[in-house]
Amino acid sequence: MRSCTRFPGVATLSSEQATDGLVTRSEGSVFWVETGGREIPCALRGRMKKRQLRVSSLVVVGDQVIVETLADGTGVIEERLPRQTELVRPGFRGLPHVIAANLDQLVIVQSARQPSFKRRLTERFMATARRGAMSALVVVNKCDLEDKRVVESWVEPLAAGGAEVVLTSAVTGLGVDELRSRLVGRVSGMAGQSGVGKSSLITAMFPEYSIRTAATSEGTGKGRHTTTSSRLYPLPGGGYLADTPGIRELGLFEDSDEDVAGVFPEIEAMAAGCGFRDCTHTHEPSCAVKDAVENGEIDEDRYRNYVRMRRRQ
Ligand SMILES: Nc1nc2c(ncn2[C@@H]2O[C@H](COP(=O)(O)OP(=O)(O)OP(=O)(O)O)[C@@H](O)[C@H]2O)c(=O)[nH]1
Ligand SMILES: [Zn+2]
Repeated sequence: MRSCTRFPGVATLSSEQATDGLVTRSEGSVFWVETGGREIPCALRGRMKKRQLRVSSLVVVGDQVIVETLADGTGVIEERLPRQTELVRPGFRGLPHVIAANLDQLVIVQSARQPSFKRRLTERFMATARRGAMSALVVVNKCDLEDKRVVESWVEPLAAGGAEVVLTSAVTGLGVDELRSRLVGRVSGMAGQSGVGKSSLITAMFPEYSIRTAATSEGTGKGRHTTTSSRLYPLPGGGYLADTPGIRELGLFEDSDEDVAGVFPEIEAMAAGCGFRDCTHTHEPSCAVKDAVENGEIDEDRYRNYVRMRRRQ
């Protein structure tokens, strides 16, 4: 079981039936909680629901909870402990919808080709990670299909902006060991368009353990695209990987200025030299950012996406 090191006080609970646990799966109103080395199905205590209107985000996979275990092998979730991070996407009426809690990192998977590398989408995913207080790891898969120097030229501006990048190929095995070492022992979510090779990478990293295939073959036999369950899969060697529906729409959220700024640190640093404190770096005179774009110090494509992401607010 994942130890509750983040919440050391929990271990001192006196009641025998109340224990702390980790929500590893949610299916409608049933939550599977890992506690005491087993997974038990739990319902939410009624009074918890009353306290918050947006019940959908009340308890999600990754949450640390206090459960009362019942004699019949089920349990009741009494409390949710404070979250360290939240993975959020726009939900009903654009309201924030939390799809996973306490992830350490968001792994943003792109491919070099088929589909082509999309840096802007990557930057938007990175802002989503920042928004939820997670770290971001950018993976460019299918590197066997493109010249190494070309791929490096795509990710260079991201790396210069402070992003962690791993180049992989599920076919040749490039970067697979490195990616695995960055997942083991941590709790991660994986985001990326269909077809970039998320499933292939998981299989390459953990061949003995086909995470997403397991999700597809279970229950009704329907594919995971039709299921609404979210799940944390324990990884061989420790840590978890989250598989949650809706993770693809992540990049569509509107980001705050701060989150955008964090994704473009080289632009923010330059902005200190602008003539106006509230310079938008678009039409103002004496703009240090525009000067830096002109003389090549700031990547023009990144600058354009920066302006676009700030405009969307
Ligand atoms: N050449 C090459 N093909 C790859 C690589 N990784 C995956 N593929 C192929 O790309 C296709 C899509 O791979 P998947 O692993 O299903 O992609 P996914 O991201 O899980 O897609 P969804 O399940 O739709 O989200 C498959 O035909 C894979 O064989 C790679 O590194 N190189
Ligand atoms: Zn400016």
